[in-house]
Order: sequence, then structure tokens, then C-alpha cells
Amino acid sequence: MNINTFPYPLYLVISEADCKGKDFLKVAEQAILGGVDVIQLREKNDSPELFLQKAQQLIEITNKYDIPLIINDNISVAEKVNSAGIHVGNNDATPQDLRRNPLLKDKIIGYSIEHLNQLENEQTAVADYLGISPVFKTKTKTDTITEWGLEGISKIRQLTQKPLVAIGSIHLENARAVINAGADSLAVVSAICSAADPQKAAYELKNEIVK
Ligand code: TZP
Ligand code: MG
Repeated sequence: MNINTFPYPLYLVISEADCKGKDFLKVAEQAILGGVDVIQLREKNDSPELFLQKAQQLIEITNKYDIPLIINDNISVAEKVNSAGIHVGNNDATPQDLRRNPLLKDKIIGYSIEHLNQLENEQTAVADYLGISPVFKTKTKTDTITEWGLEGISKIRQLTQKPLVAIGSIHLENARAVINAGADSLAVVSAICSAADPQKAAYELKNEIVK
């Protein structure tokens, strides 16, 4: 795809476990109705079969609303469901590998930035968007490296034109500051998945971003 703009300002990253007993498919649908623009399915502990099954269920919903589905770090699942994109981290298959794959080369490819020197590598150059991971320390993902903070976003903003998707403890209260620091899109897990009303949470976040 190789996009210069990222027309998805509110990005939901979802897993069944992060929905804490709620039906994750319902949470996803409510989030879409509230204004989420793109969804990533991120299942770190599932068997390949279960991950595929969840992706097949979720893509029925995202397709219904014409919302892109991005698969976290699983080439086979991304290929099999023909997802709109795939997201990889610093220790996963590389964006270059994905671009060489005939089934994935035209997909949205996201790449997490955990070290500043990644901005100089060829992987960053071929990614469609960069994940700023994490902006703030989060209980949802504890094996993180750099906590970028707002200063980190501003620094990365000066070094690249790529769309920047910020993730990590983003909530209604800090959403505007993260955008003002230079992020193009906000990715959240708990702000929507743990909310009593995911649709309302998405709606409020979206209003905070686009206002
Ligand atoms: N990558 C970096 S932080 C994070 C991921 C998947 C989790 C963000 O979760 P939350 O609940 O929005 O802080
Ligand atoms: Mg990974």
C-alpha cells in the first residue's frame, strides 16, 4: 500500500482476554459504532487454530462496516483471512519480508518503534505507519522497552514523515496531548475494551481526536 497519510485516527487493538469476560466481537462492533476507524486483532497466547478462528469471526464484522482489520504478527492468519494489514514488532517478521510476500506486499504494514535507531533502518522505510510503543507505561503490555512520553513523540515526529500511531495508556484525559505532540492516530486497548460502555468510550475518544 505505502500510504503517506493514515486515515484512521482511532485505532482499537483488541484481544479476547483484554475484554475481560465480555464478548470481544460485541466489543469490537460497539467500538466501530462509536467511531473506531481500524481494528487490530492481537492474540499473543492463542493456538494458531484459535487465532485464525477469532480472525475469521472478527473480519465478518469489520467487513460489514468497511473497517480495515489488521492482524498482529501472524503471517498465516493475515494471509488466510485476507486482512487489510499486518502489524509487526521489532523482533517479528520484518516489513521487508512482508513486502516480498506476494500475498501481503500490498497490505497495510505497521511497524512498532521501540528504539530511536529503528528510524534509520530500511524496515521503517517500507512500513505504512509506525507504532510509537509505548507512549506511557501500561499494564496491558509489560515487556516494553522505551517509554517515549510526549517528548518522544515530538522527537520522532521531527525525524520521519510516516504516519505515527501512538499506543500505551492512552485515555480520554491525555488523548489531545498525544495528538498535539505529533501523533496521527491513537491506538487503545483498555480505554475501550475495559470501558463499561465501549461504544460511548470510542465516541468520546474520537471526538477528542477530531475536534
Ligand atoms: N503495544 C504497546 S503498549 C500496548 C501494546 C499492544 C498495550 C496498550 O494497551 P492500553 O491498555 O491501551 O495501555
Ligand atoms: Mg512481536
